Amino acid sequence: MRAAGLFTAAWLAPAALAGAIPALEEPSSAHSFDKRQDISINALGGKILQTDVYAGIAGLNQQIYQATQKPDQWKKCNPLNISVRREWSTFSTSEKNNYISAVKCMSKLPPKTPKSDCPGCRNRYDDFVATHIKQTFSIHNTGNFLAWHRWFTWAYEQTLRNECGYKGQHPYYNWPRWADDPLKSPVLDGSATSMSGNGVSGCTNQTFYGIPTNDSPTIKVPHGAGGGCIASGPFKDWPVNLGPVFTDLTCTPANPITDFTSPNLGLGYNPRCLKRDISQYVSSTWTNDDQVVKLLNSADIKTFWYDMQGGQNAFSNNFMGVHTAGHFTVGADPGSDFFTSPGDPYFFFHHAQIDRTWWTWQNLNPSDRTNAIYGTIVIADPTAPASKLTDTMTLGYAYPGNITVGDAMTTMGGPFCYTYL
Ligand SMILES: *[C@@H]1O[C@H](CO)[C@@H](O)[C@H](O)[C@H]1NC(C)=O
Ligand SMILES: *[C@@H]1O[C@H](CO)[C@@H](O)[C@H](O)[C@H]1NC(C)=O
Ligand SMILES: *[C@@H]1O[C@H](CO)[C@@H](O)[C@H](O)[C@H]1NC(C)=O
Ligand SMILES: [Cu+2]
Repeated sequence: MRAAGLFTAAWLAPAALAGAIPALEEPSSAHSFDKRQDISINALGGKILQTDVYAGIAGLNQQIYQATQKPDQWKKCNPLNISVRREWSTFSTSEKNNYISAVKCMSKLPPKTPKSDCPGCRNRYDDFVATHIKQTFSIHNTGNFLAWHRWFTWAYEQTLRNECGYKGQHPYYNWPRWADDPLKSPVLDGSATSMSGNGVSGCTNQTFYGIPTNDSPTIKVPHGAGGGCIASGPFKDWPVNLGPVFTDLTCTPANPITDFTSPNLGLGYNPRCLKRDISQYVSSTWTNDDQVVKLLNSADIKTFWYDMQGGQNAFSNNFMGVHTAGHFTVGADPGSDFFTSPGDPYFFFHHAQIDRTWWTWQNLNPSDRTNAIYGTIVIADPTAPASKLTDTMTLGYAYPGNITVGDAMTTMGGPFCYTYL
């Protein structure tokens, strides 16, 4: 088998994967892995992240597994035409500008969701926020959590490409690389090629509620330097129209629709600025390399699933887990509201990294883990029916066509054909 031969030669170093997978869209992609190594050496005093080494091994494993075990999928998706997702810090200035323009374009296009289903939706981006708000209880702390968010992030990427002229792949934000100081990351440094940086000093506290059954925060997050509106960078005029549903209302106006039994909960029109309170405390405590290595060393999907989402004791023992910590790295409004968090475009950088982390864990042992699933169909309810690979998922008006959980268990099957560097 030709491709298997290709990869045996690449076993020695994960970096060789960069040469094995040709980039389709952007010639500069071919050099991205090397560039990232430079960044890690500069930013981390020569330290190569263990989690990135794991990702490199996972990438090779997946190709070998697909080539040898999934010949039909391999015909449709292989190194000759796979898409490669990269860290934002490896994007060229023009790649960054193209991505930023496409995201802004989403906020200028009309929504597809009818007014009756989302009175507050004003643009195409809001369709994605509304879909996430409507399904919050059936896509978090559930068996479909990882699969649904993989599909959601991919659908957003496709929409940037199909409706807003974006030619590249979705970037991710590699938490452990910037855990010591997220404001130094090119995603959040506030420069003209960032996703804007911190909010101005403001009153929004990093209120942590965990899951809705927690009445009071179980983890105290100290106030950072922000908390107010984003006043500079490309997203200073970013419109936030929906929510909040579940956040500190002291500094954020309540949504017109607050009835928890309404299908349009949080979907009333509530225009306001985007606020952030970037938290070095959160990122350095729960998203550093050691934390992610520990997560990736999970022996089974149950352990991985719990550890990623705050542990078996639901955020007790002062443990946040990378999922919530990645959200609270930006926090504020709507970033800290687990219904409305996609209203901050940083959401998709974080969830691409959640997906990369799951992809890494899966492909450290693809034959055992590709279809491993744990959890039920209702948020934090172990007595509800278990999620199944045959369960259907929908993205409402954000993206057409339903798929099953099983379709989203691999990044090289179902509608997907991508990998991570
Ligand atoms: C990759 O190439 C194969 C064979 O030409 C084709 O059938 C498939 O649709 C392609 N996949 C993608 C994602 O471009
Ligand atoms: C934010 O938290 C601090 C410390 O816990 C508290 O003193 C302050 O009143 C809070 N601010 C708001 C607006 O709730
Ligand atoms: C997709 O799933 C949703 C919810 O289960 C359902 O209402 C809708 O009719 C489905 N759409 C299609 C095209 O099957
Ligand atoms: Cu979510």
